[in-house]
Amino acid sequence: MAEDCIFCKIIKGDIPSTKVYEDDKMIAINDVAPAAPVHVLLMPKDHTANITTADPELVAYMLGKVKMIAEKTGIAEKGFRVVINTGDEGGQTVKHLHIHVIGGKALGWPPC
Ligand code: D5M
Repeated sequence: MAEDCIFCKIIKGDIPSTKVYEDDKMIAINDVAPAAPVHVLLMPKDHTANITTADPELVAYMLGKVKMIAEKTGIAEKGFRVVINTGDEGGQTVKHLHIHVIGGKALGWPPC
């Protein structure tokens, strides 16, 4: 747990969230400011800043849950986007690793 980390506070239950999935390693919650009809964030329970600091096996484990989340939220069939913003220039605002799963409408590209 990192003291000033908003996602650690969500994981601890100090800040409310809408959980889509939970297990011993991670949770998945609805994004508070959704970029599309479906916008889920997957995050590890143990604090780590981003994909450069995380155990690659943990990242692989979380990516392995994306299909299940997409199916559960009804976006698997039509398609969706998986994003891991990393660091300041990567647009990461919350410095606790998280995977965005975004869908439910046709998404534009590039995203910026
Ligand atoms: O994405 C950080 C994401 O975290 C951004 O889409 C908003 C979301 N966010 C911030 N606070 C909350 C709470 N309290 N609940 C749910 N979602 C939240 P990044 O890739 O770091 O820019």
